[in-house]
Amino acid sequence: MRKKKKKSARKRVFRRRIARKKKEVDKKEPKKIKQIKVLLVGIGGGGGSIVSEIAQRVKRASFFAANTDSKALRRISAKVTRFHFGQDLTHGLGTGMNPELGEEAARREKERIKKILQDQDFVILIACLGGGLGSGAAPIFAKISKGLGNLTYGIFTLPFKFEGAKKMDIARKSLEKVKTRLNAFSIIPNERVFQVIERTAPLKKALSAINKKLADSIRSLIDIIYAPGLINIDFADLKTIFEGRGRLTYLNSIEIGKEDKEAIEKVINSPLYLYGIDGAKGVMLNISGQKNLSLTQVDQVSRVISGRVHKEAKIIFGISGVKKNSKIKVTLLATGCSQKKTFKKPKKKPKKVSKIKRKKVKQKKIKVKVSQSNPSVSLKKVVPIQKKEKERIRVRKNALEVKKDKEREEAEIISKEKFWETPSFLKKKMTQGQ
Ligand SMILES: Nc1nc2c(ncn2[C@@H]2O[C@H](COP(=O)(O)OP(=O)(O)OP(=O)(O)O)[C@@H](O)[C@H]2O)c(=O)[nH]1
Ligand SMILES: [Mg+2]
Repeated sequence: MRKKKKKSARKRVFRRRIARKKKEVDKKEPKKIKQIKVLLVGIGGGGGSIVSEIAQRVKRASFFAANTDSKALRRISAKVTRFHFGQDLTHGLGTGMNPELGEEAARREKERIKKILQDQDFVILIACLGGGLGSGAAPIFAKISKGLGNLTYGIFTLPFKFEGAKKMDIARKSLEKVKTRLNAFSIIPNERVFQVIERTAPLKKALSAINKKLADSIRSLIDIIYAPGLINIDFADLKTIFEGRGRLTYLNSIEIGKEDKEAIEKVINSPLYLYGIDGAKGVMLNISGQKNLSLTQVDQVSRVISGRVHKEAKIIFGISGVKKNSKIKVTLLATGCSQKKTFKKPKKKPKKVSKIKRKKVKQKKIKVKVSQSNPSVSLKKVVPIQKKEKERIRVRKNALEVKKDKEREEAEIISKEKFWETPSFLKKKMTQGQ
């Protein structure tokens, strides 16, 4: 008995010693690995609100909100560092939908912006395009960040349809400028929120729904970079996926139930995007919280994804955050997606001819008829003009109208015949008398 007790005591001591050593190694290990610095910058009113939303739930990244509007900055979460600029141009206000002013304000602050963006690894720029500050300043922030060698990803929303064509035009122009200055970019049209909420919902609720969804996806992406996993995805993988310039990117993260068979479909088909992962050249898929993920399940998922993306796409797969009772989360990042459906271009409506226009055209015809009083205008010349006008306008007539028109034309011809038959010396007198 004594021998047995001694043996188990010795075993306990031995086990404790190993555990202590393991802890020491674990403590030393992180120091060797480069600590990745992630920075999120919200530019303009909407961009600031989204970054504010993310900052509530993410700890390991740094957050900035950049704006000329001091009132808007006051509403930003205390976890976000405020960057107020452009006082000499806007005097503490917004730009009033003037992207040139937004751009100029950012240009004048290049040095301060550089200080914010330097010594970072991964920079995420977020702006709601359509206003002046976000649309004008985002391309300047992007250029500086890329110039500093940061991996730079831009996330942009497009205005609602009801906000009008001017805002959409500002947004499109800004997007054209900014995308080549980024490694990758995502576009979320605000209008898409009506795929998930009622059209009658208040605007505040609609904006909040988009901001929350975006915040969820970005949070998951940041978690993947930091959280060690069973199959680990690290910053080097992210770099591989983001490598390049102006890559259209799809980022979506969803929570699923254990038996959810449509999970992969849900993560691939986010209602917020106008495009999907089709043709993507880089894919990162991470599943967190699923302890008992079988190889068959992994295989099924990767088959579905491989079928949609580019033949030679790099696909990186990770499993992380395997904790008891944690929810299962699937995060999908795809870069270099096909650009076909980036914007839904408004369909050109066939031109309708208004009643007033029709009247005008009729008047034109009459003018021509009047000019026939001039004998130099022949009937041959008049008829083609009438035909052309008819073809262009395509006025619909009923049978009665057509009959009346014919009768009128015949009467005209008869009257002209009379005119032609008149001897030339009388013609002169007639035209003089008119
Ligand atoms: N998704 C989302 N979109 C927003 C939000 N706030 C504004 N927007 C959209 O973004 C567009 C631009 O608005 P802001 O971001 O306030 O504009 P800004 O960049 O500050 O520009 P100025 O105020 O004109 O200087 C709006 O037309 C909205 O469509 C938001 O919180 N979430
Ligand atoms: Mg503003």
